[in-house]
Amino acid sequence: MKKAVITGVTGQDGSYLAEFLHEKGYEVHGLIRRHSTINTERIEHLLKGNGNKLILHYADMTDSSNLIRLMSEIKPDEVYNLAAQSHVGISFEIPEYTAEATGVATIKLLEAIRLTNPKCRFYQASTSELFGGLPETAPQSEKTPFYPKSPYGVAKLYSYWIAVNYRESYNMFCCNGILFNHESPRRGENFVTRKITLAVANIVAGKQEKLSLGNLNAKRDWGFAGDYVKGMWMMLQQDKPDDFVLATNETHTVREFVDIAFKKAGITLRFEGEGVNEKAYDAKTGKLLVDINPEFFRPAEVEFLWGNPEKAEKTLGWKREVSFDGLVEMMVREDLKKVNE
Ligand code: NAP
Ligand code: G4F
Repeated sequence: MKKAVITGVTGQDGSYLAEFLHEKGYEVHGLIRRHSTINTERIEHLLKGNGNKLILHYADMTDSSNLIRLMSEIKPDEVYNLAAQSHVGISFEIPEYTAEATGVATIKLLEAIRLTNPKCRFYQASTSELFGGLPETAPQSEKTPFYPKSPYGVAKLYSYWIAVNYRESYNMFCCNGILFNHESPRRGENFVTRKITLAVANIVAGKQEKLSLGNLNAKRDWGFAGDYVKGMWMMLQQDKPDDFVLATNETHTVREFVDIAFKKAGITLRFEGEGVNEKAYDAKTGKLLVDINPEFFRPAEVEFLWGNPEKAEKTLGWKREVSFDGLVEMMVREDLKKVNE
């Protein structure tokens, strides 16, 4: 039985990956940090009492001695490094902590592996934020130059290169998955897609008046997280380590996401105005449903992400299965259920 360690197992991707690896027959170990409240909602169904599908260990990514002990005790075949302060907007508020948890932590984990178990295969959760989203570079591929635009992106740049460096210096099996945005009903509620679908559901249920957003013009290449965790695993099953983009090869504005999400709940929007004065109304009733709050603008914005997944499709045989429309529908449907529970 192969053993895998997932850092960030309580997060969106960690929970889907733990399910996927368990189904593949792995012994799955997840690292969680201590909280004053329980935050295992996404993995509850995999925990003890439910078939013991996931073994949890306390660890904080900033604590290297703990990581060394765990790597030495577990001796995993594969490590998936998903833990990070992963919110781009918030990384401007907590830049130093983001550098530690999203950047420097990766060297702590890689050193723990190198010292105790160097044959272990390593996946680094790299990101399309590395590209900076300049329109002239789209669609972005493994060959597109990096130009991160946030403390988060800069921290991830360090992690990307240190994984490459350990591959080249020590012949370790390190892969970077350069993943474009991927979403699901388990997405954190302060990322834009989930904020929108939850607001739609709450508005329909009469529990929220309107939705306030930042930049509606930003374009993202949005896929379904369940499809992307499969690609992470595929990277570690290759004969040679390498870096791969996972994306849908489609791009949509935040405005389009909002428009479709409301439509899925039976509401047609009428957009009016521009910039901070842009608003969207229920076309039938005239009620204001969406407005702009500059509080959600970022000091620097990644305007345009559109990924080219050709290398992953050809080399790994990876392909996304859920369409953009299917993703929005799934998220709205699940949030409508959730708010009515
Ligand atoms: P997420 O939902 O925010 O999950 C992040 C995970 O990291 C959580 O389990 C969190 O634990 C853990 N974590 C944060 N700081 C930690 C620390 N100091 N020590 C230990 N654990 C810590 O993120 P996600 O969407 O699943 O993304 C997974 C990874 O892929 C992240 O590295 C993200 O940056 C990267 N990525 C995501 C996307 C995307 O679109 N989702 C795209 C490209 C790359 P708590 O639950 O305790 O907070
Ligand atoms: O949903 P977002 O916060 O995701 P963002 O910044 O693209 O980052 C996500 O994807 C990255 C991969 O490209 C990951 F590496 C990262 O960990 C994370 O998972 O914002 C998407 C867009 C941005 O342009 C943002 O400015 O939506 C815009 N936006 C507009 N209004 C908003 C809002 N974003 C948030 N979070 N909240 C708003 O109200």
